[in-house]
Amino acid sequence: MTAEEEMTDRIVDLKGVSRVIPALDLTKPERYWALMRELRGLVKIVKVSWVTLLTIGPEGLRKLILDNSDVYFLMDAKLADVNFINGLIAGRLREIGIRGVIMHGFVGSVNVPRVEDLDLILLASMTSGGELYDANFDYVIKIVKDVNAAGVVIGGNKPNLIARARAILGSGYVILSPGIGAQGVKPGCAIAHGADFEIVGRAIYESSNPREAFIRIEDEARRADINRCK
Ligand code: BMP
Repeated sequence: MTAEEEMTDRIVDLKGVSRVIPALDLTKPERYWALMRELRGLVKIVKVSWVTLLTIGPEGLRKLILDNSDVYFLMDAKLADVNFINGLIAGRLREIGIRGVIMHGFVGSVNVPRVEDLDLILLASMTSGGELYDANFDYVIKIVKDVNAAGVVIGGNKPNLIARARAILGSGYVILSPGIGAQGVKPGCAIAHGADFEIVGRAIYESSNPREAFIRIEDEARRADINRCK
Protein backbone atom coordinates (compact mmCIF):
# COMPACT_ATOMS: atom_id res chain seq x y z
CA MET A 1 0.00 0.00 0.00
CA THR A 2 1.40 3.43 -0.90
CA ALA A 3 1.33 6.38 1.49
CA GLU A 4 -1.48 7.93 -0.57
CA GLU A 5 -3.57 4.80 -0.25
CA GLU A 6 -2.99 4.48 3.45
CA MET A 7 -6.23 4.55 5.31
CA THR A 8 -7.16 7.45 7.51
CA ASP A 9 -7.80 6.81 11.17
CA ARG A 10 -10.74 9.17 11.36
CA ILE A 11 -14.11 8.98 9.69
CA VAL A 12 -14.35 12.77 9.45
CA ASP A 13 -11.48 12.67 6.92
CA LEU A 14 -13.59 10.48 4.63
CA LYS A 15 -16.33 13.08 4.26
CA GLY A 16 -16.85 13.64 0.54
CA VAL A 17 -14.37 10.90 -0.38
CA SER A 18 -17.05 8.26 -0.20
CA ARG A 19 -20.76 8.54 0.50
CA VAL A 20 -22.06 5.00 0.76
CA ILE A 21 -21.32 2.74 3.71
CA PRO A 22 -22.33 -0.85 2.99
CA ALA A 23 -23.81 -2.58 6.05
CA LEU A 24 -22.57 -6.16 6.20
CA ASP A 25 -25.32 -8.01 8.08
CA LEU A 26 -24.51 -11.36 6.48
CA THR A 27 -25.24 -14.73 8.05
CA LYS A 28 -22.82 -16.87 6.01
CA PRO A 29 -19.12 -16.43 6.85
CA GLU A 30 -17.78 -16.80 3.31
CA ARG A 31 -20.08 -14.03 2.03
CA TYR A 32 -18.06 -11.43 3.97
CA TRP A 33 -14.94 -12.18 1.96
CA ALA A 34 -16.87 -12.55 -1.29
CA LEU A 35 -18.62 -9.20 -0.86
CA MET A 36 -15.43 -7.38 0.12
CA ARG A 37 -13.77 -8.85 -2.98
CA GLU A 38 -16.63 -7.52 -5.13
CA LEU A 39 -16.33 -4.05 -3.62
CA ARG A 40 -12.54 -3.93 -3.67
CA GLY A 41 -11.08 -0.57 -4.64
CA LEU A 42 -14.45 1.18 -4.37
CA VAL A 43 -15.51 0.94 -0.77
CA LYS A 44 -13.86 3.14 1.88
CA ILE A 45 -16.00 2.36 4.94
CA VAL A 46 -18.07 -0.69 5.87
CA LYS A 47 -20.39 -1.15 8.82
CA VAL A 48 -20.30 -4.46 10.63
CA SER A 49 -22.64 -5.48 13.41
CA TRP A 50 -23.54 -8.08 16.01
CA VAL A 51 -24.67 -10.24 13.09
CA THR A 52 -21.08 -10.10 11.82
CA LEU A 53 -19.54 -10.87 15.18
CA LEU A 54 -21.93 -13.79 15.73
CA THR A 55 -21.27 -15.14 12.23
CA ILE A 56 -17.48 -14.90 11.90
CA GLY A 57 -16.43 -14.33 15.53
CA PRO A 58 -13.81 -11.88 16.80
CA GLU A 59 -10.93 -13.74 15.11
CA GLY A 60 -12.83 -13.82 11.83
CA LEU A 61 -13.48 -10.11 12.11
CA ARG A 62 -9.81 -9.43 12.85
CA LYS A 63 -8.88 -11.41 9.71
CA LEU A 64 -11.51 -9.65 7.58
CA ILE A 65 -10.06 -6.30 8.68
CA LEU A 66 -6.48 -7.43 7.99
CA ASP A 67 -7.50 -8.75 4.57
CA ASN A 68 -9.04 -5.34 3.74
CA SER A 69 -6.53 -2.98 5.26
CA ASP A 70 -7.55 -0.05 3.03
CA VAL A 71 -11.09 -0.02 4.47
CA TYR A 72 -12.34 1.73 7.61
CA PHE A 73 -14.36 -0.77 9.66
CA LEU A 74 -17.17 0.69 11.72
CA MET A 75 -18.76 -1.56 14.36
CA ASP A 76 -22.44 -0.95 14.97
CA ALA A 77 -22.28 -2.14 18.57
CA LYS A 78 -25.22 -0.04 19.78
CA LEU A 79 -23.63 -0.01 23.22
CA ALA A 80 -25.80 1.15 26.10
CA ASP A 81 -24.00 0.07 29.27
CA VAL A 82 -22.20 2.01 31.97
CA ASN A 83 -19.08 3.94 30.97
CA PHE A 84 -16.60 1.37 32.27
CA ILE A 85 -18.14 -1.54 30.33
CA ASN A 86 -18.71 0.52 27.18
CA GLY A 87 -15.04 1.46 27.39
CA LEU A 88 -13.92 -2.17 27.78
CA ILE A 89 -15.99 -3.33 24.80
CA ALA A 90 -14.92 -0.42 22.60
CA GLY A 91 -11.28 -0.99 23.60
CA ARG A 92 -11.50 -4.69 22.67
CA LEU A 93 -13.04 -3.75 19.32
CA ARG A 94 -10.19 -1.30 18.72
CA GLU A 95 -7.68 -4.09 19.41
CA ILE A 96 -9.38 -6.19 16.72
CA GLY A 97 -8.85 -3.35 14.25
CA ILE A 98 -12.20 -1.56 14.39
CA ARG A 99 -11.83 2.20 13.76
CA GLY A 100 -15.23 3.45 14.86
CA VAL A 101 -17.96 2.24 17.19
CA ILE A 102 -21.63 3.21 17.21
CA MET A 103 -23.27 3.46 20.62
CA HIS A 104 -26.62 4.66 21.89
CA GLY A 105 -26.79 8.35 22.68
CA PHE A 106 -29.63 8.18 25.21
CA VAL A 107 -27.35 6.65 27.87
CA GLY A 108 -26.01 10.15 28.41
CA SER A 109 -22.63 11.82 28.34
CA VAL A 110 -21.57 10.15 31.60
CA ASN A 111 -21.62 6.74 29.89
CA VAL A 112 -19.70 7.64 26.75
CA PRO A 113 -16.12 6.38 27.18
CA ARG A 114 -12.96 7.87 25.71
CA VAL A 115 -10.99 5.31 23.77
CA GLU A 116 -7.71 6.27 22.21
CA ASP A 117 -7.57 6.21 18.43
CA LEU A 118 -11.25 5.26 18.04
CA ASP A 119 -14.21 7.24 16.67
CA LEU A 120 -17.36 7.04 18.75
CA ILE A 121 -20.60 7.76 16.93
CA LEU A 122 -23.85 8.28 18.82
CA LEU A 123 -27.16 6.92 17.60
CA ALA A 124 -29.49 9.92 17.79
CA SER A 125 -32.62 8.84 15.91
CA MET A 126 -33.84 5.44 14.67
CA THR A 127 -35.40 4.73 11.31
CA SER A 128 -38.28 2.94 13.02
CA GLY A 129 -39.98 3.01 16.39
CA GLY A 130 -37.88 5.85 17.70
CA GLU A 131 -40.46 8.14 19.28
CA LEU A 132 -38.74 8.08 22.68
CA TYR A 133 -35.46 8.67 20.95
CA ASP A 134 -36.72 11.69 19.08
CA ALA A 135 -38.08 13.17 22.31
CA ASN A 136 -34.43 13.36 23.47
CA PHE A 137 -32.93 14.29 20.12
CA ASP A 138 -31.64 17.73 21.08
CA TYR A 139 -29.98 16.32 24.19
CA VAL A 140 -28.07 13.69 22.18
CA ILE A 141 -26.97 16.25 19.59
CA LYS A 142 -25.84 18.57 22.36
CA ILE A 143 -23.59 15.99 24.04
CA VAL A 144 -21.79 15.06 20.80
CA LYS A 145 -19.34 17.93 21.26
CA ASP A 146 -19.08 17.48 25.05
CA VAL A 147 -17.99 13.83 24.75
CA ASN A 148 -15.81 14.43 21.71
CA ALA A 149 -17.82 12.02 19.56
CA ALA A 150 -17.13 11.89 15.81
CA GLY A 151 -20.79 12.33 14.93
CA VAL A 152 -24.24 10.79 14.93
CA VAL A 153 -26.51 8.26 13.25
CA ILE A 154 -29.90 9.64 12.19
CA GLY A 155 -32.45 7.71 10.12
CA GLY A 156 -32.53 8.76 6.49
CA ASN A 157 -36.31 8.95 6.76
CA LYS A 158 -35.96 11.86 9.21
CA PRO A 159 -34.79 14.67 6.87
CA ASN A 160 -35.80 17.43 9.28
CA LEU A 161 -33.72 15.91 12.08
CA ILE A 162 -30.74 15.50 9.75
CA ALA A 163 -30.96 19.16 8.76
CA ARG A 164 -31.37 20.18 12.40
CA ALA A 165 -28.34 18.18 13.53
CA ARG A 166 -26.23 19.61 10.70
CA ALA A 167 -27.19 23.15 11.67
CA ILE A 168 -26.24 22.53 15.32
CA LEU A 169 -23.09 20.47 14.74
CA GLY A 170 -21.58 22.32 11.81
CA SER A 171 -19.26 20.59 9.37
CA GLY A 172 -16.70 19.14 11.80
CA TYR A 173 -18.85 16.12 12.67
CA VAL A 174 -20.24 13.28 10.59
CA ILE A 175 -23.88 12.36 10.09
CA LEU A 176 -24.56 8.78 8.98
CA SER A 177 -28.01 7.80 7.75
CA PRO A 178 -29.44 4.29 7.41
CA GLY A 179 -32.78 3.41 5.85
CA ILE A 180 -31.63 3.87 2.25
CA GLY A 181 -32.93 1.35 -0.27
CA ALA A 182 -34.63 -1.58 1.47
CA GLN A 183 -36.31 0.65 4.06
CA GLY A 184 -37.58 3.04 1.42
CA VAL A 185 -35.37 6.15 1.44
CA LYS A 186 -34.11 7.13 -2.02
CA PRO A 187 -30.31 7.19 -2.43
CA GLY A 188 -29.00 10.73 -2.13
CA CYS A 189 -31.94 12.03 -0.08
CA ALA A 190 -30.29 11.85 3.34
CA ILE A 191 -27.21 13.54 1.85
CA ALA A 192 -29.41 16.18 0.20
CA HIS A 193 -30.63 17.08 3.69
CA GLY A 194 -27.17 17.28 5.23
CA ALA A 195 -25.92 13.75 5.95
CA ASP A 196 -22.36 12.80 4.97
CA PHE A 197 -22.84 9.08 4.51
CA GLU A 198 -25.72 6.78 3.59
CA ILE A 199 -25.69 3.32 5.18
CA VAL A 200 -26.94 0.69 2.72
CA GLY A 201 -27.42 -2.96 3.62
CA ARG A 202 -29.75 -5.20 1.62
CA ALA A 203 -29.89 -2.97 -1.47
CA ILE A 204 -26.22 -3.85 -1.96
CA TYR A 205 -25.66 -7.30 -0.47
CA GLU A 206 -28.91 -8.81 -1.77
CA SER A 207 -28.35 -7.39 -5.24
CA SER A 208 -27.41 -9.88 -7.98
CA ASN A 209 -24.47 -7.56 -8.73
CA PRO A 210 -23.34 -5.83 -5.51
CA ARG A 211 -20.51 -3.98 -7.24
CA GLU A 212 -22.88 -2.41 -9.76
CA ALA A 213 -25.40 -1.66 -7.01
CA PHE A 214 -22.70 0.10 -4.97
CA ILE A 215 -21.55 2.15 -7.98
CA ARG A 216 -25.13 3.15 -8.84
CA ILE A 217 -26.03 4.15 -5.27
CA GLU A 218 -22.73 5.99 -4.74
CA ASP A 219 -23.38 7.88 -7.98
CA GLU A 220 -26.92 8.80 -6.93
CA ALA A 221 -25.63 9.86 -3.51
CA ARG A 222 -22.99 12.01 -5.23
CA ARG A 223 -25.68 13.73 -7.30
CA ALA A 224 -27.87 14.34 -4.24
CA ASP A 225 -30.68 16.67 -5.24
CA ILE A 226 -33.23 17.87 -2.72
CA ASN A 227 -35.88 18.31 -5.44
CA ARG A 228 -35.94 14.55 -6.04
CA CYS A 229 -36.60 13.92 -2.37
CA LYS A 230 -39.94 15.62 -1.78
P1 BMP B 1 -30.82 -2.20 5.32
O1 BMP B 1 -30.23 -1.20 4.32
O2 BMP B 1 -30.68 -3.62 4.86
O3 BMP B 1 -32.19 -1.85 5.76
O4 BMP B 1 -29.89 -2.15 6.65
C1 BMP B 1 -29.89 -1.03 7.48
C2 BMP B 1 -28.74 -1.08 8.45
O5 BMP B 1 -28.79 0.12 9.25
C3 BMP B 1 -28.78 -2.25 9.43
O6 BMP B 1 -27.44 -2.63 9.70
C4 BMP B 1 -29.42 -1.65 10.68
O7 BMP B 1 -28.96 -2.23 11.88
C5 BMP B 1 -28.95 -0.20 10.61
N1 BMP B 1 -29.86 0.76 11.27
C6 BMP B 1 -31.17 0.96 10.82
O8 BMP B 1 -31.64 0.33 9.87
N2 BMP B 1 -31.94 1.90 11.47
C7 BMP B 1 -31.50 2.60 12.54
O9 BMP B 1 -32.22 3.43 13.06
C8 BMP B 1 -30.18 2.39 12.99
C9 BMP B 1 -29.38 1.46 12.35
O10 BMP B 1 -28.15 1.24 12.78
